[in-house]
Amino acid sequence: MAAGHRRTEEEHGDRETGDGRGPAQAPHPLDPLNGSEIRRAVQILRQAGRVTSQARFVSVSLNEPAKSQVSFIAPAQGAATADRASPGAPGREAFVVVVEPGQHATYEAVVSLTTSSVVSWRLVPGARGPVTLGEYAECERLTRADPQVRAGLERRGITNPDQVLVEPWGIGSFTAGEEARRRVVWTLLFYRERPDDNPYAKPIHGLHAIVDVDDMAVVRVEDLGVVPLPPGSGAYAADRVGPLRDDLKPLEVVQPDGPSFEVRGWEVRWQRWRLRLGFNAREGLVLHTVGYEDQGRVRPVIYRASVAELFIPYADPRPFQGWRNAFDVGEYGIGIMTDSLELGCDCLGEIRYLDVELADDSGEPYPIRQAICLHEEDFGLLWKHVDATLQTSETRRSRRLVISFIITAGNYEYAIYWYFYTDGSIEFEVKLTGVVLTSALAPGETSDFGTEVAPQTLAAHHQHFLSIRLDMAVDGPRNTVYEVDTEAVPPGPGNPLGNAFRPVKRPLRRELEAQRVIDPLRGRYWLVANPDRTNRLGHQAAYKLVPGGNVLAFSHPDAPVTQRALFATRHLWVTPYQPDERFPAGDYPNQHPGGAGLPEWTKADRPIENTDVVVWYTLGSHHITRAEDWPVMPAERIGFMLKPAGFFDRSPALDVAPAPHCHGGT
Ligand SMILES: [Cu+2]
Repeated sequence: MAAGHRRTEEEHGDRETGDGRGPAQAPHPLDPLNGSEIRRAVQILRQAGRVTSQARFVSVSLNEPAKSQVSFIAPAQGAATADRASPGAPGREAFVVVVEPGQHATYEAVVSLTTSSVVSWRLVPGARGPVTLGEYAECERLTRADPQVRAGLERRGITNPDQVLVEPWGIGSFTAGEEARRRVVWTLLFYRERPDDNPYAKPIHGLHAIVDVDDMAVVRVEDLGVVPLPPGSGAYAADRVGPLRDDLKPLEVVQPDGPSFEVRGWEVRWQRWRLRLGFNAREGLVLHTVGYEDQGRVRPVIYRASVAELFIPYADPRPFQGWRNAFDVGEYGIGIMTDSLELGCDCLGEIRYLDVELADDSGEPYPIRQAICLHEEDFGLLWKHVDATLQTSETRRSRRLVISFIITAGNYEYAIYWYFYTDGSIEFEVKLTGVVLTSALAPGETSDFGTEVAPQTLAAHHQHFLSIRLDMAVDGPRNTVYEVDTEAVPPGPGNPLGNAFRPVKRPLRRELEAQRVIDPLRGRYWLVANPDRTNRLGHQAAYKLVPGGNVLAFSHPDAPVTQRALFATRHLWVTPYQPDERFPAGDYPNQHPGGAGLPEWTKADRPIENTDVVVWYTLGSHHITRAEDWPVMPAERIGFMLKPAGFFDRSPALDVAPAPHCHGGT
């Protein structure tokens, strides 16, 4: 099967340059920076004398233009693409985050590529920049080479430190005294007995290094005592797991006429959907200007959508194990963690890939080839009705456009999907897979805070919280968010049989009353409506956010980890759009004690009615680990839907044609 998939990709997979524009073609204002733009931005900063030779570049990404400079009304099918090098087009700017390790300082710069100048340069007071890719690698090398770490490894019978995997983790607010003033990480260690073993099968218990990543020095090493390495190998590769099953017959996805979508540069058109893609080091894939073409005009739905944080708290309270939590967007960057899909067989059928370019520590651009995957999927039944009297049947199949990227965050994979449907719906889904994080148990030791997934191997219970930032623009820039619950009507004169129930809709008028949680037993959903637009029936044009499975954090409200991730204490937040309000746990969560981002901004309790609103949805995956999650976890899925509700006059999916082999009637 694997070989078959690969063949499909080679034959049909046609890689876009990601840049997709000829030399003469100016970029669209929302196109991510390409390699030469990244290089130039860094050059301009260097020439202006702003950075030292030790500077480490955290990110060099597009400084997105003001909304007023972006035309959201994309042209209809066949018309020329707007915004390309038009005279009033905004200049290209780079947003650069730099760590100066010698100064223990983090700087932000805006660099104009149009005028080759530094537009702004500022020290971010108190910020500890995220851990860069180079620092991550250097921290691993340094820890392996440290004499105290080596002595600790030897006490555990490990004499080949090269086969030790070192994972630097954000230390949060678990620092005191002098350490609290430094930019530090702490490490988890794992061991591959054979070079092709799964390292998470042999967690090296109780041995941790605290590393100053500015000075690149091991600050201290803690050894809590030896717990034997668990006996297993955790192998999962095909050549390690014994005979593979051979009873699945080929299932091919064939699209003889190619895909139904079109990719031009970073613009995507599929069915009536029109959108643009972006990408940056911190958030990975970004959707821009998502609109739906309806009777010849493109109606806006979302101005911008991205995963703005990904937070994982763990349940195990033991020393150091209680430190385990991660802010993958803010402490590292999920764009940086994005996999090249060249390595795998992750999508089926007619695939288009987009390459992206990011900056390394020295500011040099490097590509992630095939970082974004676009393909279509048959999605079963869209709608059907049998007229029993006429003995006729009308059936339509559902098709969806899938835009995805996959990150590897140490042990874990997150495959992130945006689905666009032919009935005007949008779905967000994340598939969680990879290897669960482990620690060792002494023989006979048990724990309430995880599941023993292999002998002496504990996979701690944990949660994953994604904050999805949805800068909504339903049928225009000004929207109101309503909470809709369903209530049972008390029996009485208006409800003599007691069967009555009805939706109750109330506007969320200010930020503090818009901090909400799901309530499945009330059928709760949230409507993002344009109060100035109605359909033919008089309904406000709206999209509704329909939660799927969800959960809240179980850490104590006062716990340091909760304080750093207050966004995860609510499922819904609504804020008035502010260009600099981008990240729910603040701009620099690394070593931040908490309170930044959503909890800080919303203290002002700003009005949010009939204004340009940003909806923040917290999506929680609750992971009570299972034996079956080991040694590699079958994907767990979680997500939510955005569905039109009063946006159209009737089902927008009536004109979907029946599948060719499918004859309506009889
Ligand atoms: Cu999990």
